Amino acid sequence: MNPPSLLPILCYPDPRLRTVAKPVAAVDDRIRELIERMLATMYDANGIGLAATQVDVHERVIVIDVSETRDEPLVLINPEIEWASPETRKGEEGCLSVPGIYDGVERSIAVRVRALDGQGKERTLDAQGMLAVCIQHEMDHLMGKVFVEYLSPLKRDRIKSKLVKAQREALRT
Ligand code: GNR
Ligand code: NI
Repeated sequence: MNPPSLLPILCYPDPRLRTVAKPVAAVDDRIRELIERMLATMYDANGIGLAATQVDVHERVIVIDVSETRDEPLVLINPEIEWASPETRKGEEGCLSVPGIYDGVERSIAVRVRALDGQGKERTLDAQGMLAVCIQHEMDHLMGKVFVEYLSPLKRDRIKSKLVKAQREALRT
């Protein structure tokens, strides 16, 4: 394949980020091409994860790479949380769809996820640390949820105004 082309990332408060993704019916060439383009987009943006929702594709596809070396791509198709630890931790999060904003979100410290990989093979993954946080963050996107929705309405409204203004200025340039 030619080098995969990058996909534009939707920016909060774009209403399309609220769309609930549908399950992938078959891991075919169309989905494999989507995965390649999502990985290229994630690496280009220096993100540790990307959900299809963020590139305006409303199917249950996630790509992740939490490695230091940026060479351990992980693909989760139709992911389901089998188990989430009752123990939680508040950690600083950011989002490629909410540029420049970072704030604390409470998440389970460990999760067990069942998903199809890029070959359509079913796998179970036990995650903790940053990977567990990222999986929960990406699965929220597939449900139409952005991390700022966990913040107070006051903080969320301030973030919304700031990003709307920034996007308005960007349009004028
Ligand atoms: O790149 C990202 N970094 C990050 C940091 C802390 C918690 C979650 C994330 S995910 C984010 C990429 C992104 O927006 N994925 O949806
Ligand atoms: Ni995000």
